[in-house]
Amino acid sequence: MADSNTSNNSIIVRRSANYQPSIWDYDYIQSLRNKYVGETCTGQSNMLKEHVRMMLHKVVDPLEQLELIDTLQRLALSHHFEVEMKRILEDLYNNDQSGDTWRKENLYATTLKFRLLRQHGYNISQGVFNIFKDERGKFKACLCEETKGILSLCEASFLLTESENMLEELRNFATKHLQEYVKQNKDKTLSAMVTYALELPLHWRIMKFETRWFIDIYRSREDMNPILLKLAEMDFNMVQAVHQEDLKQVSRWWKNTRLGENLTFARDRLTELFFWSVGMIYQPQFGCQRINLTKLGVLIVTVDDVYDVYGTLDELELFTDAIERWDINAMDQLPDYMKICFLILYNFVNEMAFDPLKEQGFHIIRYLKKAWSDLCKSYLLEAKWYHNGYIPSLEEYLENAWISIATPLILMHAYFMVTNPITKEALDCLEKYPKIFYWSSMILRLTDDLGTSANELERGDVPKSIQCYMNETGASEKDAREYVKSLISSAWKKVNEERVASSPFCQTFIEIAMNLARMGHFMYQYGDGFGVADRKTKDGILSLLIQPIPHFGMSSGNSNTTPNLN
Ligand code: 0FV
Ligand code: MN
Ligand code: MN
Ligand code: MN
Ligand code: MN
Repeated sequence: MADSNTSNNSIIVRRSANYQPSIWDYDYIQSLRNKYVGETCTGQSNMLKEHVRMMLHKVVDPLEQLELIDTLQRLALSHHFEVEMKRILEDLYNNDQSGDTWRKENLYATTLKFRLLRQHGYNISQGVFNIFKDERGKFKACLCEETKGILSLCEASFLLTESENMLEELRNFATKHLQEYVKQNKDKTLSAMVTYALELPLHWRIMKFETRWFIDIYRSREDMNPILLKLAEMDFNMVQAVHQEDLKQVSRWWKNTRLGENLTFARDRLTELFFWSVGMIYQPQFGCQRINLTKLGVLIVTVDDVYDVYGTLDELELFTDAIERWDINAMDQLPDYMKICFLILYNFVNEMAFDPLKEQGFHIIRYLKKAWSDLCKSYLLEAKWYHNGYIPSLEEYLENAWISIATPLILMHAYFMVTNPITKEALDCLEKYPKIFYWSSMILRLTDDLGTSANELERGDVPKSIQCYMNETGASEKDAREYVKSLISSAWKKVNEERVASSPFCQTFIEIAMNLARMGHFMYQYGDGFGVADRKTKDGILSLLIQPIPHFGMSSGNSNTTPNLN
């Protein structure tokens, strides 16, 4: 279905993507109320936190230390205990050389230690797995008796970098074993964990999105600690209350822009974009950042739909030019529907630049507008390809597509949102789009292509990675998809290298860059979870942002009772 209008006495036929309206009603979002706020909650949670802090100080057995850290991370509690966790990991890392006998031959302990240390940026070699090989270099058969260890091995292997072939072999070995294990279905909880790991490794998942699932698993575990469980449940609900207020705020902004009413062809996905921003940075103190990332997302998605669906080539040239010149006067030539986009975008970016200038004397507009201009130019090139029926080679496509997926632009903005003080060194690095931008962007692009290209081609769009590869090599769609998946795996190895390479960026920022890549896996694993956001994405939004964990498992069903902590 295309709608048309007239300009210069000629009929313009415009395409439509037939995006469905938002499933999240404005009044519904505004009506959200959450009781997990206030002093009683905070007091109780602080008390529980102190107990956990004591646990972290008391635990001495290395395996127990590691398990506690892993559990805290998966319960989304680690941000409360960073100092304590770091101290433990530091000790474990430093004691590695001297008489580290506790984990000898223990696959689970070795792999857990490997994964956690690498996750936290320690340089631990894949050589620690040599002890599991026999004289002929094969993995020892006895390993197969320990599924928990193999599961942990599988997860650990995803922290590999490019040349680490042993880890790749170990991953294949572990995967085969786990696939067999699931078929047998011996232990229900373990089978659930294995199935889950085979679907997507932990390292490729947004931890916060998995918390609720993990809390349910943890609740039924024999070694469950009631204090941890109680704190995890409370904290989940309290953080959700913060997210709800952020969402309500940015949703009022969205309504006020009237973009939804004026640009009806564009995706109205405010709540999904907010969810996306939570995926990038969930910790409660980053509310402003989430709100700004959501606004940025709205701008990106709207402008993308202008280039992909609605705009004529002439209009797109004008818009690209206006952005490149960063000139408010250029607005005069734009059609009305573009004026509103331009002005919101222009104001948003200029406003973002105000605090850094005021507080630190850094003039950052040139970085932001350069990123916007690069994005629009990449959009324009795709639009031209489409209009000319041109099919690029995969290489030529990707050279442009890692920009057109908007990751470099998002990260450029995100850097300024989370960094104070800004450094000259980082600015120099940003200007050239550092490698971590490139690789995380590549993952988002390729996962997006896997999930969205079928619909895109149907409505009329430039061929995406899968089609470019098919056209170039004559491969089947199935093989092309496998190939794209292999590119994603390779890109992750590069991300793993870059995330620990020396750089002027803080950990919070690196984490955002990785989470953006992980978002790609989440959103597009089963199709276009963003454009068609009524299934897995809706469930994700409901469980993360809307519905609190209904009752606390610990005391006898009464959530207002103070738990017996001893
Ligand atoms: C991609 O849409 C899309 F909407 C993304 C990646 C969401 C934006 C994410 C943030 C702003 C955080 P689409 O598949 O239409 O993109 P392409 O580039 O394929 O047109
Ligand atoms: Mn302490
Ligand atoms: Mn698009
Ligand atoms: Mn596009
Ligand atoms: Mn797409």
